[in-house]
Amino acid sequence: MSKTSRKRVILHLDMDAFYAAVEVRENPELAGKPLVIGHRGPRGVVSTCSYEARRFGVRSAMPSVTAERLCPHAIWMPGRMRLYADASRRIRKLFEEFTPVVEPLSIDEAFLDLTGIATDLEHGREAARKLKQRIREEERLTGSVGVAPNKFLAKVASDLEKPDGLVVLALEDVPARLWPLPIERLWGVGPKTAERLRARRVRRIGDLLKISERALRGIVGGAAAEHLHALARGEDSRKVQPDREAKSISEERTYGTDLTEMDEIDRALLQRSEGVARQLRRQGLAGRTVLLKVRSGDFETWTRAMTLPQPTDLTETIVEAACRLFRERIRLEGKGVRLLGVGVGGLEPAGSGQASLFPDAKQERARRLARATDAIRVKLGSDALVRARLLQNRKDNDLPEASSPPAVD
Ligand code: TTP
Ligand code: MG
Repeated sequence: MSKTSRKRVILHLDMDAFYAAVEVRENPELAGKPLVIGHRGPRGVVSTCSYEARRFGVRSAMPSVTAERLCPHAIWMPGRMRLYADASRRIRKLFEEFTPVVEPLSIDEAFLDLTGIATDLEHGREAARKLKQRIREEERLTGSVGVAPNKFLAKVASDLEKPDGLVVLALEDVPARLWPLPIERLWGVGPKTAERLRARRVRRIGDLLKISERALRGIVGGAAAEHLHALARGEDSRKVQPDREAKSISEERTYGTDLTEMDEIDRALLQRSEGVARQLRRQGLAGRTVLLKVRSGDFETWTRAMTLPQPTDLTETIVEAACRLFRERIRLEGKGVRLLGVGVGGLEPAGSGQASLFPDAKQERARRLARATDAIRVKLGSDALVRARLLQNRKDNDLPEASSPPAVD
């Protein structure tokens, strides 16, 4: 580990039970009670819940019917995005008092790089204490903070003593505090990889270091093995990226065989739009610019953009714009499509724009359906629920990861 990386001071903040905590702030009678944010009923999903409800097993992304069974006496509220987005924006403003190098990750989460501002981790702890205090005073909310020499450890640390936690995780603490954690806590280990690792008796992060990188390569592949070993040692050199928010979220794919039929192209646009919309929702973002990238079989490339009247995180809206851009602004002149990309730019926290206050019932229904399908994917894996149109066409023409990944992790 180099000298410079040892000296970095990175802070990760994640607000506690964010939507629920904002509701409690607005109505103190809710304090200390099990509160669930989400829509009740067979198609509803839990957005989040108070820690009192978590004691009964209620969790984010859980079907509402399950939550109702686990905690029948909970109070339910549908959620008020604008309120949460406003709180989020004001909290981000507070970050400026600490450092200009801020990378927002979602509506309630951000990395702050205090390198050069805090001289060491203990100094970082002081800054974290002040930040928590400012948030408590200004917003009457609590957040949990991790302070560490890199992003990975800071994120792990913020989660260790939730709610209202403050944990400093130095490299020396890695054996005691990182190694006992389950391997799913490593970035890049999803349920499938975790299953494969567990089959080899790798259950905790520390177990990863007991097998050689070569053996690990056999389980997860070359690049991933190196990456996971480094994380398990507590090493992560990724920078805090302050301009990330300004970027777009996009997804593109190169096809093994050029696409020539319009319905094939439409389905591909739907798949890419779906991927982008899911990423937006996962990060609590919405955007008003839809971007389309097309490359023909002979490598001519077009990029086209269109501005929507209001920010969106819905597949239907994104795909509609992408299809329109394709039909109206691309002239293929008989050539096939080698690459298709869809992106959304002009990002902001979802619900912060005037129009995002669910202006009509149709959009609200689409939004609820999108959340429900997101939740089912979280529960059963991403292939469990595929829209009927996608299902029709699950042919393996896609080359996996052949093009650049989206602008975010
Ligand atoms: P999280 O930070 O994941 O959850 P949280 O802040 O409610 O609770 P914790 O104390 O564990 O951090 O997400 C932030 C907000 O994003 C959350 O308050 C509601 C929203 N959200 C959803 O709407 N759906 C989801 O599936 C998740 C995970 C979050
Ligand atoms: Mg949170």
